[in-house]
Amino acid sequence: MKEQNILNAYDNARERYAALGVDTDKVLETMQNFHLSLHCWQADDVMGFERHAGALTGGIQTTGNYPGRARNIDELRQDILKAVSYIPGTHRLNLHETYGDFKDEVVDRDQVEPRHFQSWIEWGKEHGMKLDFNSTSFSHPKSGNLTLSNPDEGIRNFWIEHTKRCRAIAEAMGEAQGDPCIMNIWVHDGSKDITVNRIKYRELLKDSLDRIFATDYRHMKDCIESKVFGIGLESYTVGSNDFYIGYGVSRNKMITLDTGHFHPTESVADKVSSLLLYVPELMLHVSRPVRWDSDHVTIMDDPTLELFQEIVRCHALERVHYGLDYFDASINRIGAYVIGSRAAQKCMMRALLEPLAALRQYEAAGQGFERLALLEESKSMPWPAVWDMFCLKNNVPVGDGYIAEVEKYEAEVTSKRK
Ligand code: RNT
Ligand code: ZN
Repeated sequence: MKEQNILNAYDNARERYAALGVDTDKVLETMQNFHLSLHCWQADDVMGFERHAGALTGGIQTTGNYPGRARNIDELRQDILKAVSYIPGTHRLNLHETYGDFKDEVVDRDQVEPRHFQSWIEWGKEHGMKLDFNSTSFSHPKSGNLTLSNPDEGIRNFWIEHTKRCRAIAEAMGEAQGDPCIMNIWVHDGSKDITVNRIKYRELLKDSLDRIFATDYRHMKDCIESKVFGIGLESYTVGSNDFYIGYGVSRNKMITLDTGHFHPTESVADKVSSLLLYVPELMLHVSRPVRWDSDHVTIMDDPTLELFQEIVRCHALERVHYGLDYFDASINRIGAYVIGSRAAQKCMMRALLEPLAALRQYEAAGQGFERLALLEESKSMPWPAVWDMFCLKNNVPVGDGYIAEVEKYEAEVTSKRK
C-alpha cells in the first residue's frame, strides 16, 4: 500500500471520528501502551523443554500436525521474535514452567529454580519483552486427574511445592524486569464421572492455595483461572468459576478470564464490570472456543470485541493484563501468533474508537433509538484507516503484507525442521 494513501485515509478518518468526539491521535497513543502477553506455547504445541517430556495431558489438546513446530528453546525464541516483528507495538512473553532452560538437566517440577529461567530473563531484557509466568500441572507422571486437590498428601505436597517455586521464579522475573510478573495458576483437577464428594476436593484446593500464597511477594502478582471442563474430566471441575471467584474475592487475588472457559452462550464481556468491583485486577486468556474450549486462533469476532469494549467502558485498561491462549497445530504457527495478536489489537482499537461520551449521553437521557443508531453507525466508521496508520507508525506490514513474509520464513526456516 502506498504510504501517501494510508496518510490520506487516516486524515479523513481523523476528521470523521472527531465529529463524534473521538480523538484518533490519542487512540494511537493508547494503542502504543497496550501490551499483549504472547503465550509461548503456540510455537511448539504446548510441549515445553523438559528432557523427559511426554504427551500433553490435563484435559487440553492440540490438534493438527502442520510441519515446523519449534523443537527447542532456540527455535522457539527465534519464532517468537519473528512473530513479534509483524505485530505493532511492544509485547510481553508468557512462559510456562515447562519452558525453562533446563539444558540436559532432568529437573522435576518440585525442583525448579529461578536459575532455570535466568537465560529467559536475559533474553527478555535484550529483546524488550517482559515476562509473565504459569505453573504447569499437566503433562507429568504425577498429574493424574488431581493435583492441588489430591487427597494423597504426597502428590498434593508435590504440586504445592511446584507452585510455590513458580511464584519464587515469577518474583525473580518481576524484580529483574522492574515490572510485576503476572503468574497464573490453572490446574486441570476434575473428574470424568459423577463425583459425590465435590466439596472435599474444593476444600483441598482452597487449603493448597492458602499454603501457596502464604509468602508475600512484591514483584509478582497472582491470578487464578477457572474452567468449565476438560477432555476426560467432563463431569466435575474442582476449580470452577464460582470456586475461584469466591477465592479471589476473599483473598484479593486477580481473576483470569479465559474466553474459552465458559458456557458457549455466556458473555465473558459482561463479567468485567462485576469482577472489577471486587477483585484488584484481571488477567485475560484471549482464545476462540469453537463449540468447546478448542483454543482456535483468536480472530476479530464479536465476543472479543465486546470484551475489549467493556474494559474500555469501565476505564479499566490499566487493571487488565492481556494474555493470549490458543494452540493451533494445524496452520503455520508463526502466522497463528500474528493473526491472533493483530486481531486482539484491532478489537482494542475499535473499542477505543467508540464514541462513548455521545453514547452515554443518549443512554442517560433515555434516548434508546439514538444510542442504538450510533452503535450501529460506529461499526462502519473508518477504523481500518486508523489501524493501517498504527501499523505504518510501527514499521510493521500494513494489511495482508505479512502473509508473504510468514511464507518466506516458512520456506527458509520452519519447513526445514523435520
Ligand atoms: C487450559 C487453560 C490454560 C492453558 C495454558 C497452557 O484450558 O486455558 O490456561 O491453556 O496454561
Ligand atoms: Zn487459559
